[in-house]
Amino acid sequence: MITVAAEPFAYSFPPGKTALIVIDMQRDFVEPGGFGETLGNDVSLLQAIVPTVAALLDLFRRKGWMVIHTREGHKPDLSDLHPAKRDRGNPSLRIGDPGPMGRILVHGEPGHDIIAENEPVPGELVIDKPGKGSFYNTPLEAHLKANGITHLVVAGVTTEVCVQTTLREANDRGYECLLIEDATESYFPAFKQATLDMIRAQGAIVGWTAPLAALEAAVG
Ligand code: TIU
Repeated sequence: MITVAAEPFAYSFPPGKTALIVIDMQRDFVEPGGFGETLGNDVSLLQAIVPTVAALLDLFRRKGWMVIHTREGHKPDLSDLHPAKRDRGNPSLRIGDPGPMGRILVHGEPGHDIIAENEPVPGELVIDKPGKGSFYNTPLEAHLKANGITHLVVAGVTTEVCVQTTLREANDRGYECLLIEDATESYFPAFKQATLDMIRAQGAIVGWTAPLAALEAAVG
């Protein structure tokens, strides 16, 4: 076991049974002209974590540990898009509409791609998900079970939406989750802070949090 100085107390993980899951580091959320911006957000806030996510990916790859990426998006015919999701709010462009990076949040469009700095390397699983959580309507749980994964190190965007939903889904399925504090970001700094606080409250009721430096120090 490797033990990380984490909050609310030390987090221990068995290296061979631990996967890194990087949530939705897609152009549609991180770059101007995508889904995040159509919702009225300042996407520049998310760019701060790109180097940290890259360093976290490097760490797992160096060690030969499992890496999984997710992408939020929908089939070109939008058959997997609930009207409740399409019609929510008042975005300047809706999911499926043409934008500067192609159709918003649609598979195969430039905006749906993972950003170049954090892109998958051959052999890494990429999970396409129609929801905010990574387990709903995806093969993620079957893949984790087939590979004996019991622990997840989590990163990506946005902290209180897809990252938190995934953490809660994973926690309910019995996975022990560590969220890397400086490898996740929100369009709303107060929501990021609140999410970190609520995840580790009540004795790690959802999971643990730690900065990347703490994980690096533990791994050596
Ligand atoms: N809007 C927002 O904060 N997030 C999302 O819609 N998706 C993800 O978090 N990936």
